[in-house]
Amino acid sequence: MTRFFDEHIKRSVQYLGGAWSFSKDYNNEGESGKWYLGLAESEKVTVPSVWNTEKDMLTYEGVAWYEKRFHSEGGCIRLFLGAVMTQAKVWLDGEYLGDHYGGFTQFDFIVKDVSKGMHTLTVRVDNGFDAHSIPQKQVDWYHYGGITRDVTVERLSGICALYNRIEYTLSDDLKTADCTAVVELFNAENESASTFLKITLGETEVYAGSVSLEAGERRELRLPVVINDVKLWSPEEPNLYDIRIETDTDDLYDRTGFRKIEVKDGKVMLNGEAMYVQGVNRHEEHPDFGMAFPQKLMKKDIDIALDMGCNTIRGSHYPNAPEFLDMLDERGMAFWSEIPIWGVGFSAETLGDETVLARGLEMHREMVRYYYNHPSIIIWGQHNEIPSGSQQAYEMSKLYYSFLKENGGNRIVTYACARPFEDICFDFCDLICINAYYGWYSGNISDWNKFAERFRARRKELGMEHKPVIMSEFGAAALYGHHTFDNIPWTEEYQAELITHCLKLFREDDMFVGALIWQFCNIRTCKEMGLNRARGFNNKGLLDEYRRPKAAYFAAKKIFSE
Ligand code: ADA
Repeated sequence: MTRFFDEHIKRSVQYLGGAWSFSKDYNNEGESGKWYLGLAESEKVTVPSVWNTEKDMLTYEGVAWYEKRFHSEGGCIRLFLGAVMTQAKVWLDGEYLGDHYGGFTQFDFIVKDVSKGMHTLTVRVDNGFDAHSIPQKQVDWYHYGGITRDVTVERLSGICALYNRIEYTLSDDLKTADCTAVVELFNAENESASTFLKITLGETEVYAGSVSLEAGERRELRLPVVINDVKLWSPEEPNLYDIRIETDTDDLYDRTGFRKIEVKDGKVMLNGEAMYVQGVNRHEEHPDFGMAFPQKLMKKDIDIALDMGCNTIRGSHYPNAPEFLDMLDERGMAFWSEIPIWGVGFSAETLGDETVLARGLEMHREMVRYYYNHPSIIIWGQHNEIPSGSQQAYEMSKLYYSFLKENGGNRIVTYACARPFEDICFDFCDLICINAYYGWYSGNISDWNKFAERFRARRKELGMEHKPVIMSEFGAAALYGHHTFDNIPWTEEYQAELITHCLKLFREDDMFVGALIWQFCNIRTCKEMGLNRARGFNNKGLLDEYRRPKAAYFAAKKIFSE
């Protein structure tokens, strides 16, 4: 996996970046035509990438095939794919390995007894939609297709560490962390094997001793360890603890941080102190790269968000790249991570569909499994703007909420609600998050004050006054460089005025404990979003798509830094 630090020193990792063979499969005939045995006609593309930024491919939706030849020293290998949008089927040397659904999480295949020499990896990628797709076809971002994150081949030998997670509870004085190190071992050999295993968390030894595994065995260890004099993770001091797992032949390095996040007395408390959640919604997208977002730009986006005075980024609307989360961990920026259930496209009936429910649960499972150790993730988001007045939404929220509370570690669990006056799911969130667009899709800027009063009354009527509110989305579109003498929609001035009005209102009202502006920068969107999306973009960015600041950026910065 690509991280912002080295995950392995002993294990050999080969990056399959650069030139791959590529074939469009317009008629979806590749599988029956056995293209996995070799692509007859192909062109060269770069991986990772999306195809919808290539000439003549801008709007291509459907199936395409990728093929890569690589050399292996042989033995047991792990083929790792960081993300494929949206559906992948994978073959090695013409042998089918399996598939993966969902465009924003990693997956892998372990293959034993690979011969020394050249091999061919083939990936069939499908970015089409069906009745059970997550997201559905109507979604406010572009339907990119491609292999969007790194592909690697790891060589596994002896007993290997495949996975780790540090579960912990902090003592009341936050000085002691009672931890369980969950470590998954795998014996890559064809016979039983033993190794010396050493695990440390920061400077503390978790385990040092020998272990034996049967041929091909996979075993999960749960090892208790106590960390004293904990150096907490916080925005001001983002302290991290190294996790080191070493066997005779293999290793795995990771990091975590200790912090306590809770909703208490109507406030969000981080390490026992009230935190006002302020920041932006950000898509991991750029017009030149789509969602194959370069690491260099991740850093730049964080620099900009910090300059603006943000303490939180909502990763709207899907799990972001692991190395972006590594950077947030290091720089003390909090994060809201969610899965791409983007409501407007989902009818109540679709939410109740068993495949949709199961796919969503699996996406949550993957997100929690791979992102568990990031201290920056303080919020898990279940879904965004679903028809939350429906029984189907109630059942979905109940299921996802209990999954995330039981398995997600110390995090606030919530969802972004666009129907605050009809919602029947508020039982399934630790705090209420509302998306609203007064002064843009309806009404005018002063309607925000009426909304705040109306929702206060509604919250009381529901008996939910103990749940504070974060405004998880609000904003207005502005075309970069568009100014007039009159302060009208689509100008930079109008956007700045609306953002200023909202930020001040939310700050002065103690029902609100945070505000996340829609959105960090403009993004390309799909034609299903209609003509309200000038240039085919969602233009509500504080920056344009090339990260050039609009007036609203400076307006938000002024308030955020007060
Ligand atoms: C919604 C949605 C966003 C975006 C926004 C808008 O709240 O969650 O993804 O589409 O509206 O710009 O209208």
